[in-house]
Amino acid sequence: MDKSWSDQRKDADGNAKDKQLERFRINNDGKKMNTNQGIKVSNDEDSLKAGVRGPTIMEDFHFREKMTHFDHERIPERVVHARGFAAHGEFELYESMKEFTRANFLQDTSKKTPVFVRFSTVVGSLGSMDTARDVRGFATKFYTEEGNYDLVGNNIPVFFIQDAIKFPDLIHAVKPEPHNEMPQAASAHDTFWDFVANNQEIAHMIMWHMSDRTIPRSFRMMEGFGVHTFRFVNDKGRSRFVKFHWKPVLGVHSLVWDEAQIIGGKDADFQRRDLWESIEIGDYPEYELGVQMINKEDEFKFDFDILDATKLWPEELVPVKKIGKMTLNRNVDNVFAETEQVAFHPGNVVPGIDFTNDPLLQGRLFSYIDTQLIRLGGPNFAEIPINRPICPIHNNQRNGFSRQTINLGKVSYHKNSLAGNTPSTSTEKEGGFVHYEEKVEGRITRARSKSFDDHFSQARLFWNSMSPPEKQHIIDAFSFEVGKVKSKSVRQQVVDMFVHVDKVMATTVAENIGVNRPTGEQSKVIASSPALSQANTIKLPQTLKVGVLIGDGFDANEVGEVLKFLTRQGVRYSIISDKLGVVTGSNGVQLMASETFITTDAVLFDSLYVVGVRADNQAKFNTHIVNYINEAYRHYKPIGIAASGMTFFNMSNANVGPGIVMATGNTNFAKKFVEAIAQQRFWQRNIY
Ligand code: HDE
Repeated sequence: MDKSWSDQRKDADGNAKDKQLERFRINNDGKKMNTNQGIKVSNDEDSLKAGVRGPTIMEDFHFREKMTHFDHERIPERVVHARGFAAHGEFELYESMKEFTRANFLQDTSKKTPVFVRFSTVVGSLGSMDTARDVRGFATKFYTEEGNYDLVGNNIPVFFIQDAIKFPDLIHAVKPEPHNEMPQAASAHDTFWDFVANNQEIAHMIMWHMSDRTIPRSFRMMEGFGVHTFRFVNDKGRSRFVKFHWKPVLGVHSLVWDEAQIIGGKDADFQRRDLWESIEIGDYPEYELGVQMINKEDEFKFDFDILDATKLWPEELVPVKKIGKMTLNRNVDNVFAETEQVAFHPGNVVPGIDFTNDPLLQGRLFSYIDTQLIRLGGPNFAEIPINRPICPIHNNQRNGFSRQTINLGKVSYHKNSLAGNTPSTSTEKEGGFVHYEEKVEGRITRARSKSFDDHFSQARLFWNSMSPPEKQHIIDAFSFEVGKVKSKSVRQQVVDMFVHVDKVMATTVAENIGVNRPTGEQSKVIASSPALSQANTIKLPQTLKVGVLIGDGFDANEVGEVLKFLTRQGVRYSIISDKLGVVTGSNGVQLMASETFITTDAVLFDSLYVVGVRADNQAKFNTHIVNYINEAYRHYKPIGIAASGMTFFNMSNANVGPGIVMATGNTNFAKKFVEAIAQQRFWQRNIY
């Protein structure tokens, strides 16, 4: 492979954004070193000195430049969503949305729109663990021919607060406490739960926050939501309210909390690694874009206010129409240049997509640009390659820190005659953005609409929609999180609040966290929304990861057949043994161990295939395998057991039952094993 990385990229038939980025890629392979001023460097290891043991000399321009640049390499991390990981991809439309919106990228099914997606946790710092219990950001930048459209969403369809003015309070409460900067990337502490109990609009979101949604198995297996109510406007000026959804093709799946915490130590990069590796091997993550639409005339037909971001529109009431698919098919070249410097903004819309009076959305429209100004060092951040639109940019904006373009001519004002009044504005027909002419009326007031007052009905709807294991996880999560709160008064306030969602839930939590049983009444809502439960999600074996626990002397026929079948079904596996390298089976067949029992762990796999057999230190080998089985078993994972694996299974705490698939006497073993893998978890197991 003689071609440089950059040359290979040039050959790739990149989309419009990729071609644009190519102009900025620099490849150092095989090149001579220069200073930033272009001077060739003769020595990069010794600073310039007066005598080999003498003082360093000020005139060493190479040292000064290298050190100064290093000293300034950091930029402020995002105030929220600091830790993230991103990828490039494309969006394709299933059917024209012309009837509903004039957005150009939603008209033509033959058009592919380049996208860049950044996933994130909210609370933790840049270096925190990926598997913290937290909301995940799901921000998508569509590089459309009409300019950038950003759908800056989360993996949960509702939000903590109703009005943007409370956002700094929410974030101050959930971030590490200011006096001792603890805990990192966690909401399980006093100030957060004090905020919860004293800001009851948060109730619905907390139910989601305590559910399995905040410990996703993978960025590839979570939904995305625009959260706010936006507006579609068609070419006749007709408007509809719209909510956006991303639906992962692989379904919505989660980790187990105990497992998530262990993964945090074993592999803090678990979710970014999962995304990166999946894209590298061609398991491209896919998400369908769905829209829920409500006609303008129906704005007040619901028993919740559609402008309230703590409410969802139940899919059973307002169906989700799937309108296209996004595929993430290219990893970034450079995390700082792309993932760190990308600047999303919910205010980046294209003609045909517009805002509503949701007071949370309105506040966001201010915050994002404001934060980019400090984070990216001034007003020219839209010129950073990852942020550049793919359409031409002409306006009278000039100057500012690190301006890249050289704007020609002396005219930088509108209107003018010296440049023929250009750049000129566009009419709506020519694609000019004309804000939707919503009629507004009212007195200036600092108040909240009464229609935003019901905080518990949808919280209860969510609870009613959960399967029994999901309900148990919510109770466990409350017991963990609020159990970490030192203030007994806050613990009491929390159960007194959540009794309005469910009495049994709040009472069980109260007992677990040492406070009085709550006495309030639970919400009367009896409805449920099956779409909210992960029990009803898509279950596929594709891309799930199996750890094959194996030593010398394995049965090559049996194991070979199973591994081939796994591959055919799109299941990924790693060979794990007591040492790296060759593992030899019957007939001299060899497998290559890419991991050892100590370089990886059962928590890093969706399933285990226990083959076992021989090793130099048999006792140690046996203990490792038994530990792996015990761990996977108590995390409810499927385990496949080869004939030779029975010895290890018998030494473990695992019992015969759901999700334990044995090869002995089972002619359909591989098929049954793959079916079990697709299920991911067997909650029926009684592990305590
Ligand atoms: Fe954000 N949010 N947010 N947020 N948000 C930021 O912008 C803010 C909200 C979301 O990967 C910041 O560039 C306010 C809802 C994502 O780069 C900041 C309010 C939703 C990301 C900011 C909200 C989000 C951010 C920090 C309440 C889901 C990461 C750095 C009114 C619909 C984007 C930055 C990325 C980032 C403000 C609420 C999603 C400070 C004031 C609701 C995915 O501007």
